[in-house]
Amino acid sequence: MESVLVLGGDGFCGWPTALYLSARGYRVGILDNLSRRRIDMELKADSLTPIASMSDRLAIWARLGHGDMPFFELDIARDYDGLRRVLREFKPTAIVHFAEQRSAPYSMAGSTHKRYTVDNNISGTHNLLVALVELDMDAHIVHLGTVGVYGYDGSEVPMPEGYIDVEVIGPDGTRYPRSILYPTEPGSIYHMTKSMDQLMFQFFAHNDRLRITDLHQGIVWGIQTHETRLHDMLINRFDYDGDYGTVLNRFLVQAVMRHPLTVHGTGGQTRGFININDTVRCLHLALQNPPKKGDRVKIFNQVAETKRVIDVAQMVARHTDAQIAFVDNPRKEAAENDLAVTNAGFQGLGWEPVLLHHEQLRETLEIVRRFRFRYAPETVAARSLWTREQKPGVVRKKVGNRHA
Ligand code: NAD
Ligand code: USQ
Repeated sequence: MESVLVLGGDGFCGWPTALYLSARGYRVGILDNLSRRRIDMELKADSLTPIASMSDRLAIWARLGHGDMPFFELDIARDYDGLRRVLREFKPTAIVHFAEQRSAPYSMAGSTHKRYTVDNNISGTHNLLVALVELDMDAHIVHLGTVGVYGYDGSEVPMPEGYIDVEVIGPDGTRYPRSILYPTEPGSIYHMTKSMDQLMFQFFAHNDRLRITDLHQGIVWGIQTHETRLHDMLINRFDYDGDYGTVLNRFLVQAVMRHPLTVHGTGGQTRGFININDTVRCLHLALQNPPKKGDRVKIFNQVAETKRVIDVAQMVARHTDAQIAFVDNPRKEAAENDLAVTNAGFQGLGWEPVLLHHEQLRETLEIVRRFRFRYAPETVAARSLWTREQKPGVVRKKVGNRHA
């Protein structure tokens, strides 16, 4: 039986992934240092949905007949010996690596946050790679990267899956073909760590023949999956605060709470999106299609579609009667960009992505209404400024849904 260790399995993507794999007969172990729950306390923000403790989550899952999932509370960036012990004890045949600090605004909040994000993400990934080599383990690593490593330079050429074919021209005019990692252009310290992860993967796949798949995922929207719906205590976390709330999920909470939808700048930023149910399906496909020993890192774009922020806001506004507020952009990013991303890899494996449509938002809106009493308005504002030139979210213009 395949044994999968899910690093970061208490998080928004990790928890539903662990359940999805467990429900399909994988022997699943969860490793997490619960840092995300501690950051909630630091930010005085919390998931809108009340998430149960890990022990309660696992007890319910076992009571539903799915067997035991061992939980290892451990920091992969700081406790290398502990990580080795878990790997030796659990003996995973595959490892899904979600365990990083994943908020771009949090990573830009100040020097402490920048250093924490780099130390945590880079050391964690490096420790994992070194441990597999030291223990001579051939577990397939599936890592969650981000579309943001490609940057948003406005190119209309679809982003290839990780690699680009180029020619280096020698001094005598000879052309040398090369296939290289797509040049990165990270837009935050967080995105920079994902760019650095790529280089570590390239080195360890080449030098130590580790089998690695890197998934360049877009912004995840939605809350629940089939498995997290099975019991209230299995509910997934749902962030809407200025640091961890991602744009569509934030807009849905704002719409229900009659807070104007906070569009940064003109909303001309185009980004990749994917539903949480597709996150878990793609993870499963990646596990079922590992690279061979000695192969270069396999890279898939885990993106269903691209959308402009303003189009996402307008869809939510039309559906909910919300207002849109255009606020000064706290981030240093292109005001407008085109973005096309190929997802041929997963489509070739039979993936049929869920596309964003207002019908798809119904369940999320219902859950937001159900837990509206947990809403904390003071956590909504985006507080992190990318540079000293950025200004904190002054509202420039508000429009009602009819003009949206
Ligand atoms: P999350 O913050 O909800 O989950 C990450 C989990 O990892 C948390 O439970 C945290 O406690 C744990 N963790 C962090 N550092 C750790 C460490 N050193 N040791 C052990 N555990 C640690 O984030 P998420 O939204 O589930 O994202 C998971 C992964 O997917 C991240 O790597 C993120 O970069 C990537 N991703 C997320 C999105 C998105 O929209 N949520 C989009 C693209 C990529
Ligand atoms: N934005 C708004 N209003 C808001 C919040 C965000 O206009 O209230 C804008 C941002 O300025 C940005 C875009 O929406 O242009 C996306 O912001 P986001 O917070 O939804 O997403 P991002 O910071 O890019 O990060 C998220 C996840 C990260 C993941 C990334 C995928 O937190 O872990 O890697 O999405 S991607 O964007 O494809 O790089």
